[in-house]
Amino acid sequence: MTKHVPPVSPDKTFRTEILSGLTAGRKTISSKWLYDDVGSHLFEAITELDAYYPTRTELAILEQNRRKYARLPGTRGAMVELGSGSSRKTDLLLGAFSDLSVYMPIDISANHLKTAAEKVRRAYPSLAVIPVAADFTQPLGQLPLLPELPVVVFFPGSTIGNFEKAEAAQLLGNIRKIMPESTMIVGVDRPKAEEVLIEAYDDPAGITAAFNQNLLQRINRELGADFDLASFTHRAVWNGLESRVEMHLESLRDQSVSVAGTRIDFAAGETVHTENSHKYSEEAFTGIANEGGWRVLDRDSDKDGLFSVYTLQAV
Ligand code: AVJ
Repeated sequence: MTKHVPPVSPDKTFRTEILSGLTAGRKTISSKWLYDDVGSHLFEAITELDAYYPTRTELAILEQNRRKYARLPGTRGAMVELGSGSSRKTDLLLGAFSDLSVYMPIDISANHLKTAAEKVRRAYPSLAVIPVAADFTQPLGQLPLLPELPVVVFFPGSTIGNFEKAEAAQLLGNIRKIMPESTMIVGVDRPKAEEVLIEAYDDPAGITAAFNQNLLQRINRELGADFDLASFTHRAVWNGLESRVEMHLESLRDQSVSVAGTRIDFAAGETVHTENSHKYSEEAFTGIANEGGWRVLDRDSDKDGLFSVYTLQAV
């Protein structure tokens, strides 16, 4: 008789992961914790910035190719979106997929998910909208309703780039396991000039800095910590070896912080690594997709080659 293990409440997971990240040799916190309500709103503001080219570039590619995407088999069944993302991209595809019957957004930020789902319900009353509050970085159990329907997975924004390469292949493998016949439309940012990338992740208006530093405010709010925000600064670094932009929070002096009753020491110059944004060439991403059990059917890019949208087939 399998023992029922009550699910670990999100805040317990938050506490555990923050403490293990801040007591590790190289202090690191998963970027998924950037997205509380404040963080999700700051990210929306980032997508409006001139410096942050991925959102508008991906939107233009989706706009240009949406009729082609509408011919994918899954568009007559269910669209599963990883992340409740920005409704502009979702709206663009839902508008083109007129035979769709189910829209299922999956996101860790429950409130953001609820708002996005209500917006889609109002705009598409005949569509069954089934939001799933879950951490899609973890293997997802069987999703409701899907077994009977053809599925197209929508994974925009180059969020696939926030995972380590092996994790990205693993994530694609997990998705394929629960949606074996599906196709996927996935946004992937590409390598480019370092100064363009740094500007996009350390914008002059300081919105990305606020997005990053909100993590310390969140830890203060939710774990009763005493981070002195003014003693930490935002850093965006291009790591050419790993082909990724890294976000860090750098300690400006030697200091100690109490987090959930645990004392954490920081040396001047020491950083907390808070996000990776991998930038993939066609060859690199094709390798990851194949490793996850997907075949590349198609690739659409903007004329300047800044960003690509891949169409994948589960094999
Ligand atoms: C949409 C999550 C992929 O990594 O580019 C934006 C998040 N981080 N500015 C990205 C983000 C800093 C974004 N993702």
